[in-house]
Amino acid sequence: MDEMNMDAMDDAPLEAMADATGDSAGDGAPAECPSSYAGCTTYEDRTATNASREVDFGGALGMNFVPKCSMIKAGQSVIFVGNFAIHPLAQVCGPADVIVDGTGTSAQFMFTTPGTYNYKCVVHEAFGMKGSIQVVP
Ligand SMILES: [Cu+2]
Repeated sequence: MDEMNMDAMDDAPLEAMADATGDSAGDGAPAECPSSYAGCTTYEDRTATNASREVDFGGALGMNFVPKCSMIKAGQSVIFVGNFAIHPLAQVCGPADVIVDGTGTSAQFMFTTPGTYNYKCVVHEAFGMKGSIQVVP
C-alpha cells in the first residue's frame, strides 16, 4: 500500500465523525446553529453561580429534555442526566463540538466558547426530542 492510499483511509473516519455532529459541509468546522431550534426563543437563565445546570431526559419525562432551552456562561458545564442507551445524545450545531455523546446515565460538558449549541436525541428527533444551550460571554 502506498502513501496516498494510507492517507485516504485516515481521512474517512474523520469525515464520518464530522457528519455525525452536523458538519454538513464536511470541512471540519462545526455548523452554525439556526435560531429557534427546538422552539427555543427564550432560554432559562442558569448563569448564576449556584444555579442548577442539569438537563434531564427520558424516563418519566418522556421524549423531552428538561429544561429544553438553557442559558449558561462560558466556562460553565451542563450535566445531562438520563439513559443514553435509549436516548443517544448528539450535538447538531454550534461554535465548537462540545456535546460528544454519553454513556450510562450522566455526562457533563463544559462550554468555553460563547454561542448557541443545539442538540438532539438521535433516535427521537422526529418526535421533537431536541434542545438548545445558549452560552453567553
Ligand atoms: Cu430519545
